Amino acid sequence: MLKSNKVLKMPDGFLWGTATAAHQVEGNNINSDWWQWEQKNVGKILDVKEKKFRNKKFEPSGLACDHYSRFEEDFKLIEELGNNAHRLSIEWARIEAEEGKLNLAELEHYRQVLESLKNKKIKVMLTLNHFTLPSWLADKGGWTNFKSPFYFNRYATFVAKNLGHLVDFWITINEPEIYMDMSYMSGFWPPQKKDIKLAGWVYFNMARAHKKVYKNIHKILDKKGHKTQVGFSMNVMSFASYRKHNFWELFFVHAADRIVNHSFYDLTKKSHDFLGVNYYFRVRLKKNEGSLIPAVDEVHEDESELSDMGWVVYSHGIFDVLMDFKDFNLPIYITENGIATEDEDQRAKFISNHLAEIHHAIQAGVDVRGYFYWSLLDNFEWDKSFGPKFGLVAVDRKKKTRKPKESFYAYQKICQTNTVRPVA
Ligand code: IFM
Repeated sequence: MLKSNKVLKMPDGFLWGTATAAHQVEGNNINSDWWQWEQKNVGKILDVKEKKFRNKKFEPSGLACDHYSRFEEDFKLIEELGNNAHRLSIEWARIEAEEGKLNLAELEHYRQVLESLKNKKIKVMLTLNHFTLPSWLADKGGWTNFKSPFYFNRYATFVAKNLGHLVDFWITINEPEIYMDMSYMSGFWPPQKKDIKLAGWVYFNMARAHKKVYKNIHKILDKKGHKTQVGFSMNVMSFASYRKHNFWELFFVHAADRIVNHSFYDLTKKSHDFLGVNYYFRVRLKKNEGSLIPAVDEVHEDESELSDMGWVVYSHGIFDVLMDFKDFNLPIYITENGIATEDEDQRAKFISNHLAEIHHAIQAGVDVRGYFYWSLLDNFEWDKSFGPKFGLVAVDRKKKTRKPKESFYAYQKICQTNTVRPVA
């Protein structure tokens, strides 16, 4: 654990950014599976995992942050932050609202979005699939459909051919394991299934889709001499045992690391140019008497620092996962790291201390090349609606006006000076 509070310099050329996802910020994503699901749940009390957001009436995404119309304003904020990169997603349900009909007007919209970033000399990391699907595909079974990699590739090809020159890094799929769990195992997200077999198909098809699109994007863009890099983002957790010397718990930790953090890489070998790491928290596993499946140690506020999501704040965990991924010998980008909190000191401290651990990992030889804070704006957090506040910038729910928070300026100082100072 880092104790010193000396100023740490990040490598020259380090990428500084924030991350967003289309459905969470753009608004009016009416042709997506999420939109359809939300309409059925307006005003209902949903069964959500995170305690603090239970018993709240569900508010649909609606206009979200209206980023679709206000992207210029938001990109000015990014410039003001001193960022040289931005991660965003393109919405499949807009590009292909109807099966097989690729929408030129929406393509033009995204061209303007990406050009705006390029004109500001901001590198673009573009996600092709961030949880949402076009409704027509959801009706065909979504990622459980054996042909889903073909559909995904058709859309990705269209995007790569038309917008590829504006993209520096591609994230094919965001957090496949979280999607599989939330939508097909624990059943919180649409289509709310709890079916291990379907979950397996989803994971398998997503891996097939990634491999196909990885090859295809390179085929399209390498030919044009455009240097591009393709990867995906995993939500990587730092697993620890509840008791340091318990054999079973140590075994579970190893198994969880292999299954949760590594399995998608294993399924997609030789098809990543970099690793996209989303890191949020640590999980401690303990033996569950009478069952082979380990239990997750429930942590309470009085024992450990938690975010509003109930996630354990554990900055050293990012060092652990980075050291774990060092063996891939690939560049690593922290494609998401952030905290849901209404306490600005807590957010600023979270950022500084996670970055200090990233610095520590770089010193230890891990090739980390960039950091994207999740998220630029307070946005639509899926089944928790607008409850959790991950943003550096507050968004007025009615007027959609933006107001940078204190942590915005703390992060700005880090990005502008390329240095970070851990906070005790
Ligand atoms: O908001 C999400 C994002 O869509 C994916 N990664 C985790 C974030 C916080 O829960």
